[in-house]
Amino acid sequence: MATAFIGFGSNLGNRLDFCDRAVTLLGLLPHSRLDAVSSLYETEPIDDGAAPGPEWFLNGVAQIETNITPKSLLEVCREIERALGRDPDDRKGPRTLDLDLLLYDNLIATDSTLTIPHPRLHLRRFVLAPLVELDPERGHPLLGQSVRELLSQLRDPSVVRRLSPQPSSRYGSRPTCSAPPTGRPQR
Ligand code: PH2
Ligand code: MG
Ligand code: MG
Repeated sequence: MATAFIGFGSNLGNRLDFCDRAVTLLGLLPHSRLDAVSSLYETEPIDDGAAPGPEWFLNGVAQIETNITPKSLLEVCREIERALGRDPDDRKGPRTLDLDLLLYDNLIATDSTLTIPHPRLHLRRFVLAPLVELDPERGHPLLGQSVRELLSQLRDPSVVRRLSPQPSSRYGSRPTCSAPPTGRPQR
């Protein structure tokens, strides 16, 4: 089994509902186990040339153990985006749901369809903050630093607020604000 981290984000419509539904669908994947879900973060939109619109995002990260290959996992992510109303022809505008494959074990892959680690992972507070919550010592396969180190050196000035109290405990795997993250779901 490989450990994959998938970032999710929504800045259109009922953002909380889209994030909830995305996580629920990720939890139903075959040959996989949803291991942990970060807190939700309300995050200032970063304009990285993608013109994401003025609305703030809800962002978070899910950690899954899986036997699905990276390419298939990417296709599954696209399917979930489509199922939740993402316009496939407007990939850059505001979105009901964006899923990004951030890390897949220590895999390094660069081709026309898939780039792992995600090329902007180390530059984005809205990705690093939830990743650190789940697995602070997780190393970046290319940079050789842990996500905790990357977050502590980060210059990204954009605002990222951890939502508190947690709006949903449906997954049973989000750490509460009073308890340290366990990274393990309660079963
Ligand atoms: N995604 C982008 C561009 N900008 N900003 C925030 N805060 N959150 C995102 O998920 C995001 C973004 C492109 O996918
Ligand atoms: Mg994205
Ligand atoms: Mg994306």
